[in-house]
Amino acid sequence: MGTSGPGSNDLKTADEPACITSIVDTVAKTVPKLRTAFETHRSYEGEANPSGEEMLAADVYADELLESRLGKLACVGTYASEERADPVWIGSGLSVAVDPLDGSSNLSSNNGVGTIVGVYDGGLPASGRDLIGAMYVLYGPTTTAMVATRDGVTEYLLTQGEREVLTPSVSLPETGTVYGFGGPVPEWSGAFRRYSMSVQRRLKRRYGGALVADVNQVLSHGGVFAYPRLETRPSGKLRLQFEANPIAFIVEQAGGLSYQGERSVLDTEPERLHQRTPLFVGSPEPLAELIETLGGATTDPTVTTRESPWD
Ligand code: AFP
Repeated sequence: MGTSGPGSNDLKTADEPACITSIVDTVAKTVPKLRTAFETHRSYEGEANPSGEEMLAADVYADELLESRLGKLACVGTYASEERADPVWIGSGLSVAVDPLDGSSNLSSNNGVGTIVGVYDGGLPASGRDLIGAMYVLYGPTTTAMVATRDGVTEYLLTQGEREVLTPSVSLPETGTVYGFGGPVPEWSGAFRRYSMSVQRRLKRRYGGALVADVNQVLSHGGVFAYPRLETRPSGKLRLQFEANPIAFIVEQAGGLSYQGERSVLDTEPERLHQRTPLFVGSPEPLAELIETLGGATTDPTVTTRESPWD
């Protein structure tokens, strides 16, 4: 770091924890307005985001609100989000990569949605190893935040913009009790289908279609979440910078493992801001079995690599 221009970070290492605290506080203070928008901004915008998905007014509102608030923090140098094509360069400082409203299609069925924030010490796209912090907010019956730094993971209850510690040191059990797997089963690889059959014999299925809500089940009860690559999505569905890296960082800091088919998600080479990746995260035991079962799965003959309509 230290160069001027996009991606520069003149923050002293000692200032980084303070920056994460101010990012977490800013997001917490923004939550009441975001919650209100779930009621007032429910229509579709008629435009697609850079990943080709239709945006709700609430997606756009959440993005603009978070950009304006996080962008005012002196320690934030770059703001990027799933909803805009390019990062906004503010000055020198850390880079924040945000999924403003994760699982927004769940608003119509009144199911869980979230907000994800990754804090990278580097220009975007960055490696997951450049993350110095990550958080998500889960808008469920109560609003909670899971915050990870290189020192561990803390869960907070958010009430009227304030946060109160719920779980001081979140730690994944060795095995756990739940699993949630995304994507149509016929499009999974043979190896992943075999793994799924094995997991179903001992864990309970929990899948709601919002990454934050599904991963929060795994962090609460232990187990495994997966969104594998599909026949029509050979790169997977989830976005590396905005979803997979921050979630993998939180899970690994809680004592779990992450995997993308070849290595830890955090070791994925970043190529594009909106690049997608398969994502597997969870407790050590089910992840170890997954890694063993999927070993060499990149050459699995049941998965074609035809052009994806989404990439
Ligand atoms: P939306 O924001 O379009 O609802 O997508 C949510 C998401 O990116 C992620 O939060 C979920 O884990 C995943 O997609 C759900 O995908 P499926 O709809 O294919 O289950």
